[in-house]
Amino acid sequence: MAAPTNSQIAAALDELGDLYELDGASIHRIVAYRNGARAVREASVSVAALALAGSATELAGIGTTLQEKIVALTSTGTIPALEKLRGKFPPGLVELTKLPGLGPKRARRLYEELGVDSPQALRTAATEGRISTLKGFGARAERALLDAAGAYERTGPATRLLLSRALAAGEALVAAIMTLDGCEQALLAGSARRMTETVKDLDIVASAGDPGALAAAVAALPQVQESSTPGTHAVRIRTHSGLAVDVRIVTGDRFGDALQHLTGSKEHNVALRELSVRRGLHISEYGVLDERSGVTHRCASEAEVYALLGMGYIEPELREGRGEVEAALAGTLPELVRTTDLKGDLHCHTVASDGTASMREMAVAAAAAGYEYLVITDHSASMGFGADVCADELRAQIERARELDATLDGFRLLIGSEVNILPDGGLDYPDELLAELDWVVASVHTSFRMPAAAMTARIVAAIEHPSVDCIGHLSGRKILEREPYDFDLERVLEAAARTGTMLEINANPERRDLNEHHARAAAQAGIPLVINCDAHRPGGFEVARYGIATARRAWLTPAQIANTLPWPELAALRGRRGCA
Ligand code: DGT
Ligand code: CA
Ligand code: CA
Ligand code: ZN
Repeated sequence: MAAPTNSQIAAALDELGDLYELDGASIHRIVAYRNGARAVREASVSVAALALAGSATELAGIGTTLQEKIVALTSTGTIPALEKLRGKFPPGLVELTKLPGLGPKRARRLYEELGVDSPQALRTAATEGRISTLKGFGARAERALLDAAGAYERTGPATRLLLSRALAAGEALVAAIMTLDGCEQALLAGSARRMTETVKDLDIVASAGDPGALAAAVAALPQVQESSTPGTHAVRIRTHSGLAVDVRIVTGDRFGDALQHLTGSKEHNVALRELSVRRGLHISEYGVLDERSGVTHRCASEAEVYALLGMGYIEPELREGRGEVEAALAGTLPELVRTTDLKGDLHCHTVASDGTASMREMAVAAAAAGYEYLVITDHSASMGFGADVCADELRAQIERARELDATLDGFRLLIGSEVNILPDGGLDYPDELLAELDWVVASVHTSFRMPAAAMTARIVAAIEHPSVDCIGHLSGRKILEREPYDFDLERVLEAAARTGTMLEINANPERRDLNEHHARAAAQAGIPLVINCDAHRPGGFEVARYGIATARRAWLTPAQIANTLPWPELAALRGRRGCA
């Protein structure tokens, strides 16, 4: 049996947390499972393998109990406690706990006192007026639950949205709010500001002299399909695109407090709060209260909030409770890489494979995006995808690229390939041809379902090939769509570090691969990373911001990203030159 992936283990631990909560277990136990799930999801090595070796307990958040459960899942495919709890409750009850307004305690009462065991049953009971007969529920709660159950049946469980989809709508909405009468400033907050891979909803913070009036104006925007009754400081809206948006509006003197709080993350805010308590300060969305003097300091900017707590400004992408508060206090936060630091892109496609434009059009677009160089890397031939580049075509493409480059003033067009890594670890072109290229990205595009050991050997073989400069989208995942394939990250990093092979952060917002955890581990191993757009059309260079976001969330500096260098310096870093 294949070992469970980290995300499968994390899902099982999360489900255990949910079921224990429904079962009325102690909060410590519930939190332990949730923290464990998070630690597993973020681990950069196979937690199943660690657990089998008895060393998963070295991960913060995994104790011996959780390790035993992971071993059971790995060796038998399931966890006895999970099976037992699943048998104890109807499956619809877990769904019920996820409805807004219904935690596990209240869901369980509905089940025990009214036999309500699913969102459908809840809707029936609410329509018949049975919910309001329960102590502590009332007519208002019944109406809200009726709406929530209806929404659940229409759109399914609360789903997360890819950041790029949410940002497109969110940035337009912020711009629209900025044009409203009385609006002084408006910014995205929450996970979108931290540039997480997916978001549950959007959060916007605005300031105005009369917040209530601005809330009413926001609710009346043409983008808004439905909204809560605007309050004096907030309104929750749903856009026509189906996006839920929390809009908070404060007076300008408190903008920094509100923005800091609503940017989160929750974990970051908890870390800040713990630190402030030790200093006799209480931080909340309303300001920083000095417990001794009883004075609440209001902050117009976030920088003031952090300064009051004795530290420098922390970039939103770092605010995840991963040691950034301690680093800010010690003054050791990294100087994060920016989009404008990128000098070139090393992975793109033209009509020769699955792109839409010519080499010249892609070069012009890259120059317009601010790059100094671009490597054309069309797909290699082997797998019968259709319009890919056979060896003779690649030879002709090399000639054409050289001619084209000579005509481009102040821009360097280079020629390479995105070569398939075949299941046996071989590459798609003869070695002499690969050696002629300026740059070779090697990627896995087929046979994803190999056992981890074979997949690891396959990737390591490509890394060890003297002409391979970089591995493309290492894990193969598609966010919200396809799990990464199974492989041993540690062995891959070891091989890359040993051979000087670079690893790509593919900036496509559906990929973001390396993910932020793997990117951080790779950089710590001393491996140069590159951020590539993998553009398939001239507009494709717009996604650089997502690769940069992943790099920033991985704490990376420009010095750790090789394509912040001019081409000649990057060329000198290529591993095969060192090996030759
Ligand atoms: P999301 O929406 O799941 O993608 O992630 P966020 O981080 O946007 O979460 P959201 O929308 O629930 O809340 C926005 C921010 O509000 C969050 O990042 C921090 C703050 N916040 C929300 N709930 C809590 C809480 O219970 N405690 C603390 N300290 N902060 C919270
Ligand atoms: Ca949010
Ligand atoms: Ca929210
Ligand atoms: Zn590609």
